[in-house]
Amino acid sequence: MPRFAQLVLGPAGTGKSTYCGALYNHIKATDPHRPVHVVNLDPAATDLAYAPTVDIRTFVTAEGAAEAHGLGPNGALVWCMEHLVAHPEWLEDQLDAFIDGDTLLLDVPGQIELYTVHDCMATLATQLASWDVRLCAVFLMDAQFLGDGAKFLGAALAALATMVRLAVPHVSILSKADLLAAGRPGGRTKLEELLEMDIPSLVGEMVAAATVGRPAAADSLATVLLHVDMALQYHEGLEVRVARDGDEEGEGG
Ligand SMILES: Nc1nc2c(ncn2[C@@H]2O[C@H](COP(=O)(O)OP(=O)(O)OP(=O)(O)O)[C@@H](O)[C@H]2O)c(=O)[nH]1
Ligand SMILES: [Mg+2]
Repeated sequence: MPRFAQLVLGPAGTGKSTYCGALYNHIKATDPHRPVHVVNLDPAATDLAYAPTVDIRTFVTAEGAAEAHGLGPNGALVWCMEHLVAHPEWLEDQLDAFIDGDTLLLDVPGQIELYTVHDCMATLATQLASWDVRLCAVFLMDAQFLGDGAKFLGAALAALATMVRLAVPHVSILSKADLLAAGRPGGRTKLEELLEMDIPSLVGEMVAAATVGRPAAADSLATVLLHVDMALQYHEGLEVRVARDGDEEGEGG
C-alpha cells in the first residue's frame, strides 16, 4: 500500500498554507487514528499556519539562494525548487519516515510558473510516484475571482494547464468562499450560475464553495477530503491493508 499525498497548488495567496493547516486540524479532530502530516515545500515561507513535520527550509531557503547566487525573489524560488528535484535524496529520506497509509499534505509555493512553465513540479510528481507516494493535485482558486470573468477564466486555465502538465488526479477548490457571502459583487448567485455550466469538466472535479480556512468550514473540509480521498482511492487502499494483515496473521498463526 502506498503513502497518500495531496500536492496543494494555486496562485499566490489563494490559501494553500491555510488549507493545509485547516485540513490537518480537521483530520486530527474527526479521524484521530488517521496519520496525517504537513510537509512544507515552500522555501520562502515565513509564517506558517501549521507546524510542518518536514520543512524544505532545513534543506534550502529562498533567502539563502538569493544571497548565494545573486538572484531576485522569483529566481531564488525557482532555483530552490530545481535544487530540490535535482537532489531528490533529501526529500526521499525525509518521506522515508512515513509509513504506508500515511496522508501527507504538501504545501508548495504560489508561483504558478513552477507548475505551468518549469519542469520542477512535474518532475517532483514523477519522483513521488517512483517512491510509492500516491498523489492528487489540489488546486486552489480564490472564489472572489468569480466577480470578474477574465480573472476566473485565467485561474481556470491555470488549473487546466497544471492538470495537463502534472498528469495526476486533480481536484479544484474555490477557496475563501466565506468572502462571497458578504454581499459582494459576483457573490453566491454568480457561483451557482458558473457551477451549472460545464466549467467543472474543464478544470477537473471542482468542489463547490469550499471555505477552507475558517473554523465554521468543517462541512467544506469534509467535502474536500471526500473528493480527494476518492481521487486517491484512499479507502480502497486501507481495505487492502486490513485484508493483507489478516492474511499474514492467518498464515503466521
Ligand atoms: N476569508 C478567508 N481568508 C482566507 C481563507 N484561506 C486563507 N485566507 C487568508 O488569505 C491569506 C493568504 O493565505 P495563505 O494560506 O498564506 O495563502 P497561500 O496560498 O499559502 O499563499 P502563498 O504561500 O504566499 O502563495 C491569509 O491572510 C489567510 O488568512 C479563507 O478560507 N477565507
Ligand atoms: Mg503558503
